[in-house]
Amino acid sequence: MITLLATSLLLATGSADHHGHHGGHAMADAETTAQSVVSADVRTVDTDARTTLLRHEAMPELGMGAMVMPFAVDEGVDIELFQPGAALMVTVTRRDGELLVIAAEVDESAG
Ligand SMILES: [Cu+2]
Repeated sequence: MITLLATSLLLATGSADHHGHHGGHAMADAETTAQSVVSADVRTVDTDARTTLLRHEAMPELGMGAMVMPFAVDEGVDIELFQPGAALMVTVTRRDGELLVIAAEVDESAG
C-alpha cells in the first residue's frame, strides 16, 4: 500500500514537472510521435478553453485503456465538432504530458 501511494505521488509530481521548461528533445521524441486514432463520445466541451471531456476507446499506442477523461483540442481542429453526445473519430497525441486531440471527424460508423 505504501509503495503504491509513493508511486502515485511520484507520477503526479513527474507529470507536473512536464509543464516546466527543459531543454533537450531526445527523451520527448517517442512521446510526441506516438498517436492513436480512436472513436470517442463527447461528454462536455469548453469552447473557450478548447478542452473537452471524452469517453474514448482503448489507445494502445498511448498505453491507455478505454475511459472518460479530459483532452485539450489543438488549434487546427474544429471545436464545433465537439458537441455533447457527438460520436467522433479523433487522432490523439501526447504533448507536455497532456493528451491533445490533433484531428477529429464525425464517426460515420457510429450508430
Ligand atoms: Cu484516457
